[in-house]
Amino acid sequence: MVSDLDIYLFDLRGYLVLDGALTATEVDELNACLDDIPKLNPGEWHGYVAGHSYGDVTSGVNYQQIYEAGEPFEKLIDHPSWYEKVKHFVGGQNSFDSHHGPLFIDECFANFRQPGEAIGIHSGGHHTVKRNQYRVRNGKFMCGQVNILIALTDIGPGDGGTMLIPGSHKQHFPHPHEGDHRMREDASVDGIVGAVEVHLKKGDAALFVDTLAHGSAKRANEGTRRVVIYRYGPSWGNFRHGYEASPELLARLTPERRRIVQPQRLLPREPQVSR
Ligand SMILES: O=C(O)CCC(=O)C(=O)O
Repeated sequence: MVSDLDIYLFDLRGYLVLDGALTATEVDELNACLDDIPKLNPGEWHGYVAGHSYGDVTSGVNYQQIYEAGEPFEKLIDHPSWYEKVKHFVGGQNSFDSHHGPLFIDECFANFRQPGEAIGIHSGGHHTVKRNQYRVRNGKFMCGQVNILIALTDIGPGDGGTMLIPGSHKQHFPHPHEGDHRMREDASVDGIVGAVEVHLKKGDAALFVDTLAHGSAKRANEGTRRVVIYRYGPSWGNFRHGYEASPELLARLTPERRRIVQPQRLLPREPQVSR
């Protein structure tokens, strides 16, 4: 459920941290599914899971359409630890009727980040990207995109933690050092005055509006940081990268989950004849 404090902090800072969003068993099951996938490079596929990177490999490899990777990932679609909060902030309860589901996931992936990899700070309230707008009208949230980022490994100092600039979803000017962040050898919060690095235990999650200026510190430690990100928006959205849900996934999902993965079945499904 959404508390008054959730609403206050989300509006003030643009994010919430959900401690213990997943149990240790849920984390183990998700990690086991990932371990079962042979290593994918960008452009390679395993079933309906696609290897991908955001244009370069410095931010790590993504396994896109990760809700195809097994039941543990299907459970994340409407997980009770965040589902009602996300719906509230997207305003999905208002679009829910017999034709449309309450939300749509336009991208879901696991990200593997190795030593030396980071993602530069991007987004922020000064951008005019419709898809990720932060909006509240008459006490109702209407955010274009709300992300849930779940840690599958502990993320502490040196592990390449997510960096957020609290309140930047309402900023009118870019952070003056945002552009330097990607170029810096250490790429840390140091020098990005106002940014915080979010440290998470595995199973914790960060929920943030995509308008928030965000990125990650460079991973300095050995080993791999594993996170899963599901991006939720209104039910009339579309897939960010052109992937679509497989018929097998749609057939096995619960009706509630199917409505989020495919909010509307398009008509006609076959040629029609009307008198
Ligand atoms: O990888 C991270 O920690 C940040 C994720 C991010 O930049 C994004 O969701 O766009």
